[in-house]
Amino acid sequence: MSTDDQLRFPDGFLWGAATAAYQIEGGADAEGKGPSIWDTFSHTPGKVFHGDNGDVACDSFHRYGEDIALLKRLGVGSYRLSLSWPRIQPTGRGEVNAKGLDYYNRVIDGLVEAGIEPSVTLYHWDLPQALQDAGGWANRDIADWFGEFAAIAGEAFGDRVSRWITLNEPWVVAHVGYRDGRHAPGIQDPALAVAANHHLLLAHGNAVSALRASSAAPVGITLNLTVERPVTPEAAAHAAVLEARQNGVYLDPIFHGRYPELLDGDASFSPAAAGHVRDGDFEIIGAPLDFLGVNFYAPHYVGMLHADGEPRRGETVTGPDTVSIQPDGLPITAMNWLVEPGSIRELLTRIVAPVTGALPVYITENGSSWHDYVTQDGQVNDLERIAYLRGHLAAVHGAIADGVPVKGYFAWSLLDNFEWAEGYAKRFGLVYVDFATQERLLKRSGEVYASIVAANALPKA
Ligand code: PNW
Repeated sequence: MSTDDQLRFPDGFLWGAATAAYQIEGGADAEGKGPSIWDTFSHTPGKVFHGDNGDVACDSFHRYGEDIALLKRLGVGSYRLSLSWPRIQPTGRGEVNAKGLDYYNRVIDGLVEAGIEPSVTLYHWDLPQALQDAGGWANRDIADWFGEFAAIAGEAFGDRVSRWITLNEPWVVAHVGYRDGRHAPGIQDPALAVAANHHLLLAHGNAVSALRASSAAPVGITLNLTVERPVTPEAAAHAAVLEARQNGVYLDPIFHGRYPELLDGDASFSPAAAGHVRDGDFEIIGAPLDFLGVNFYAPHYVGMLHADGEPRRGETVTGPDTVSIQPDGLPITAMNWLVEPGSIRELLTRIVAPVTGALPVYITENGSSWHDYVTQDGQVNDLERIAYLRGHLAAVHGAIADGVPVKGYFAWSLLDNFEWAEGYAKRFGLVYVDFATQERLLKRSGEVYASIVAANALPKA
């Protein structure tokens, strides 16, 4: 697979770039779209940095043609985009907005015409506000509502979509949306978070069945899995609990038909302990998949609080006797996330492969945010992003060499975009967006990615 001067990826390895509807589309109330929880949340003072919102974002609702041209410039084989549920069903139930379907038909047809496979996520966080008003993911009925939406999407686009992803990062939906409240709907209630965890999985299972009925395309789910590295032997048990709370509560039900034993009795983290599991649920949740999507950005280091109760430099207290740690010497992105490429290989070999076995795995997001700027001669020389990209691709290559069936890699993101609670302050794109003019400019990392894609290989130097 390798020659001396480059790391070659397997033939047919799928290269892609990813975005999400609310982060790029704008057109917040265009052509019959209903409001989503992110419209509500971003317009609530104090929720998003700088008071930013996704009303216009990258204006991809109008400029999707430019986005497709950029994808062609990158030479990618696939584009991962998401559907705005309230653009298609303004109140989340019943009535379908034909103009919303038209928009995605234009995008999907444009991609197919350009020879780029559409990889479509059904849900990337922009829940119809009307469904939130009915309890959102904390209401078990949402499993049926989501199944209905999946059926509509499958009927409408199933002939041209190359792969389906039911949910993006259900952990973030439940934990960040309902437990710590930093994301829409901004709720802080562990009981609702643990309910959301279970209902997200039921909704996923219903969506798998609905998509199977209308589309031959492969179906998977995208999880953001965590790598928790204990810095002392005493911290190992704590790291295992953290991994169970984020990874196990999704991987175990989907692939093993149960919630993690490690969380038995913990009603604030285990949906089983909280009494949400009914007969037949695990049959729905465990519907066979064609692949697992994995999003990964950074590992976490965990340790025990010193006996004096005082956090040391780089330590943040996370519990009565635990800390999270930013080790000295590792680079840190604009998001304050660590850069440690070996962690994605550890994730794939230690956490993913033992659960998924021969099932294909796609990295559906990986990337980094930096303080990009345009130079006087009109370039973005984002050397840190290039180093991050190269390091992580080399580590993914290593995981493939270890035998993990990684079939593709989607860079997050095609474009600088609305970075949720961080607004437009955090840029993840391979393409720089001037939000005042909507001008798009390929960064140096975009040029590097294009050459990696063209070679299906990573030059070593
Ligand atoms: C993922 N956290 O988000 C999402 O799938 C993308 O939409 C997002 O732009 C990207 O990663 C970069 O952030 C996350 O707070 C956002 O733990 C926040 C968290 C995790 C993932």
